Amino acid sequence: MSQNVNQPASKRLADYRPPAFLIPELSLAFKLQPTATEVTAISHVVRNGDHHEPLVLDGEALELLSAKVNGEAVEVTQLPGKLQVATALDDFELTLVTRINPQDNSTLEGLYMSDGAYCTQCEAEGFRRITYFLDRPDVLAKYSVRIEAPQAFKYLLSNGNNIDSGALENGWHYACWQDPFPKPCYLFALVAGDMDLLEDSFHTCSGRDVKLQVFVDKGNLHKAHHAMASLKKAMAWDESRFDLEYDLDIYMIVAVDFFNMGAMENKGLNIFNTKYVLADVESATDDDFHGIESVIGHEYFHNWTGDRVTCRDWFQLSLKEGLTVFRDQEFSSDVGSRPVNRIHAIKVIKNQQFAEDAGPMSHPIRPEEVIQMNNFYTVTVYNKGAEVIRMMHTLLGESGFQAGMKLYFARHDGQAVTCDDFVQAMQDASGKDLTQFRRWYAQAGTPEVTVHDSFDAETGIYRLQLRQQTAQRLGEQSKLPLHIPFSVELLDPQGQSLVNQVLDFTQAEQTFEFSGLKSKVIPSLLQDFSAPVRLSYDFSIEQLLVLMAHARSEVARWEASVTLFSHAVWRNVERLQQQQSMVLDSRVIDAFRGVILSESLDHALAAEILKMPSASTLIEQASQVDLDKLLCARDYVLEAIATGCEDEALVRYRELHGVDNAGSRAFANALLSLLARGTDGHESLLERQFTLAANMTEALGALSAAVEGNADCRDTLLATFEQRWNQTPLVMDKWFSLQATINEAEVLDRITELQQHPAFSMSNPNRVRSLIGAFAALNIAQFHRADGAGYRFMTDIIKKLNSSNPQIAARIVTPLIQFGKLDPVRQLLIKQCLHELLALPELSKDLFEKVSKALKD
Ligand code: B3K
Ligand code: ZN
Repeated sequence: MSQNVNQPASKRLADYRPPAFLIPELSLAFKLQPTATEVTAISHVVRNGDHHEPLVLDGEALELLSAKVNGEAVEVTQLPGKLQVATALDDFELTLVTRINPQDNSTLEGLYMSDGAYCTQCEAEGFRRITYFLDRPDVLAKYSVRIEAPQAFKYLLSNGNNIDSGALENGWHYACWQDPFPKPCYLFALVAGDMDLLEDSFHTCSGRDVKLQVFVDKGNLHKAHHAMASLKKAMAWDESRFDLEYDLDIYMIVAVDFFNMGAMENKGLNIFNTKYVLADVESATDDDFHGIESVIGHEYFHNWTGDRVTCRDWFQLSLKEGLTVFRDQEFSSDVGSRPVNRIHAIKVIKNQQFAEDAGPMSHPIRPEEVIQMNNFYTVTVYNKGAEVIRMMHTLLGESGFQAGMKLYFARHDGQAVTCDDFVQAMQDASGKDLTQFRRWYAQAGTPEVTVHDSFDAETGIYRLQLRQQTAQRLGEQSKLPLHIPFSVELLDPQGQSLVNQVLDFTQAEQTFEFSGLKSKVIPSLLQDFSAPVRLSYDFSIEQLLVLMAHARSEVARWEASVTLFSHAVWRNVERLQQQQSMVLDSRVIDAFRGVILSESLDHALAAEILKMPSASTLIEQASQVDLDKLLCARDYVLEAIATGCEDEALVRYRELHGVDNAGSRAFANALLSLLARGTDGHESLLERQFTLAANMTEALGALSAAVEGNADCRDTLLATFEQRWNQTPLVMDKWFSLQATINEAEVLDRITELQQHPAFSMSNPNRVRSLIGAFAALNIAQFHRADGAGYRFMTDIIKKLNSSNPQIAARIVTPLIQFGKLDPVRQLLIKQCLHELLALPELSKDLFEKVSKALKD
């Protein structure tokens, strides 16, 4: 596709230049009115370096009312998305008055309204929708903010400390805030509204008391306690594990229902999606509680890794996101189950990140070219980014890594820096050469590690031959070998552990020898997923059974179960292709029966094993898939296991049901899902758990099992659930999602009908994600219907969202652009839809970037 003048332009990392001007101070004044908010911005502008370039500011959807330099009107030129200020001065005060319309701002970027309250979202480039500014992360200013609004908006909040507030005429009031820490404009925040407030305090390690405030929609105070407890846990953990103390006297969290993503780490004033704040046992599942703790932690940890040290440019996003995801994963692992948290992280990489790598949006954790930055808040930048940090942690050890962190803050506190600066600090503090390791930042794609092994009985030497290769996509440079920490355990045939080691795998091909062995060993490879690579080794069933029962690492036991299940599925896909009937080795059923009956296995881990690999996990294991046969084989294997273990599952379920801890609940729910797929269907068990549920985990467990197993009671249970919860939006999201995953041809009619439900709204991202997003991402069978109806359905929705909320449109288009593994007929059907999208008259740059890349593939 040739570059057309109307096509949005891309930015390149290689073109980075320091800003032509700096703005060390900014004072903002807001007069809040729904459709006509007036913003006065007074910037202290300083020319950066010896040049005569004009000052060019970013701005979008703004109405300029006046512009002055040092109090005198100044000539300005408005260009698309820019404002040029004609002044030759080197150091001056620029005063701009603009008018904005928060009420009609459906993009949920900049200043907008959520359920009658004002709130902001500025990352990545939303501040330019508030005033004209140098909207880039390497321009750091000290902010003072004055907010004026009618008194009905009881709380007027911004970053830093509240230095003044009071009444005004005509029933208005004001509040003034000052943030002592210089920050990029993406961390600016403002909230104005009447909410309920939960207050507490935290005593820091140096003896300061920090005021903690959680603001929620009226009537929800009782659902804010877990968020508050999580915040205090996170603050204490960052002190003990990273020696990092909070730096302001107040920390505020505001929960809003209209939010494009999970939460935002604005300095001292985090804004959260209600999904990651509100919870009580009646309305939230154990997973929701866990999610809240992790996201509250994540945003809190950004205070140091993101706010105190920020990114020089947006290509460096993983500097703060990869590192902060690593930190939140460590937090969850230290305060909860390390293996279960690791399994969750591995699933994100294998199901979603590998898919991204294999699709048209494949990019390195430090992208080199971007059209719409919002498109790069990806599983690659975040989750693969966290894996890259984790590998450094593995290579340096905890003490070397912490020494690196100390040096990073000593060098860069208060600065906007690069990923290279981070790695350099790690290298300098530990003395470990990370030159080759840096390639992880620049190379896209999933490395494939192929393993062959041999045992020489005469010498007692076992050899592991490793080969690594990363596929080169169209237009990419050839890929160089990466520095891979490859963790290995060797077990004897009885399951005794003989060797445990992390290999430094740095060459394209490398052989490692282990001597002094008596017989051929069983290798547990890439333990705990020590690197984000795809592993290829021809495991036998016998080996997998030993690993499942004896591998030292619990994660490795789970991995062995995934491989065992996957092998069974792929074997049957082959049999279907050869028109043979499907079969299942009884040892596979025995292995899962062993998990069900095990008295020693942690319940949460047993639940993870019994969840069995999803269709997405399986798709990511192959380069091409025959989807119909794959789904058919997966169903067969699942049902064969469910039927083969039915008696044991029933006994175990009865023992566990009602036991009051999250691990046992997860185990019981996994058993119930299995039972719902068995010969009997166990309708009465489903109904009983649903009706007598003591909490949302049990209620939803029963409902999900009924949906997955297509139980007769499904629709009755769904109707009862709706009656009980139709006034609670976050619970209705669960109801929408479950229905979107029903594997029936009528599901599209159902979803269409549900869009008319009073609890649904196309303008609320949570609702869109739960109904529409869940369909495309989770209902593999119906989304990929052979007649293309699933694709057309999504295309029509995306067309609508393109103009109202392009960010969400571009999020939910993801399953539509990852078509490379599908058969030619489906690919063609998808491409027709993508062509329709590309032809939209007002196509957003968000969608343009993804759709045009997909069509080039
Ligand atoms: N930094 C924000 C994400 C902003 C996304 C902008 N499209 C939340 C987080 O990662 O903590
Ligand atoms: Zn983050």
